[in-house]
Amino acid sequence: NAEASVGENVDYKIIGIDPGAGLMKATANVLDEYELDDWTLVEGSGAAMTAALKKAYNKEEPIIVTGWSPHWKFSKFDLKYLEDPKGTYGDAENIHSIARNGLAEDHPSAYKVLDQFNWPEEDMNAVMVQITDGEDPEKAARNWVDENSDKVAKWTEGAEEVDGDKITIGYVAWDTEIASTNVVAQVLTDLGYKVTLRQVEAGPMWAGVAEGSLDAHIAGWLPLTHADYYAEFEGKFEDLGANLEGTKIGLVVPAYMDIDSIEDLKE
Ligand code: PBE
Repeated sequence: NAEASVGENVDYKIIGIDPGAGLMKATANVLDEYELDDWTLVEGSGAAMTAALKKAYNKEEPIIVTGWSPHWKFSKFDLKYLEDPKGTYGDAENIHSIARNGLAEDHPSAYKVLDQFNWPEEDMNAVMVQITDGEDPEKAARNWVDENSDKVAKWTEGAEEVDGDKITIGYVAWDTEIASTNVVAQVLTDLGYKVTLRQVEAGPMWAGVAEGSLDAHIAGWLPLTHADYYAEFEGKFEDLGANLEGTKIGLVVPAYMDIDSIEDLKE
């Protein structure tokens, strides 16, 4: 409806993801700071969000989702971030690898790989797009590892092979983390590890590494998105630094929508 406000057109709903995501907390702050009191942030999951986006997009209907980059949705749909003049979502961030204390002593080869693992957005995107197109995540990761042995060799440099040592890596079912975690699992498997991937929520992922029930995760969005988790468990994990640089979070809409800024949601 062209006469109606954007709020009326989307029923004052922003399609969110899993409640533990830093993006949800950041979006709650955005609603607060921009005084969007009539708006509701709908909880769901990453998969439910992309399904809703796809459905609206195919009918050219208005929709506002919580989004992040890198993400395959930008290769499949013509989308834009709403400007954030107050800067509530923060600047570009990095994804960090986080190990449990003691991993370096217990599993030096795995530790070395996690420490050396680092890739650009294009590589992560290549894996994500394969998965979106229907490839099994494990197979998509396998394909990428097989086709990029030169890059993988840099991550495994100096890491000795092992004989079936067990490693458990936690991850949340965000498309970015499904891709990265499966790739690292393939690399560790090739080194001789028996790798278990454990899908959890964001809080339990950070807590699991802090308590030692998980050996690592490679899903620490920092400094802002996971700032609360980082502060809560600081000292109980080892931050191995960035594995991907230049991420972004925010409100994302189809390019055909006639709004450009979070401020436009007030009208
Ligand atoms: N994300 C993707 C996560 C981190 C990875 C932006 C949805 C979040 O905690 O918000």
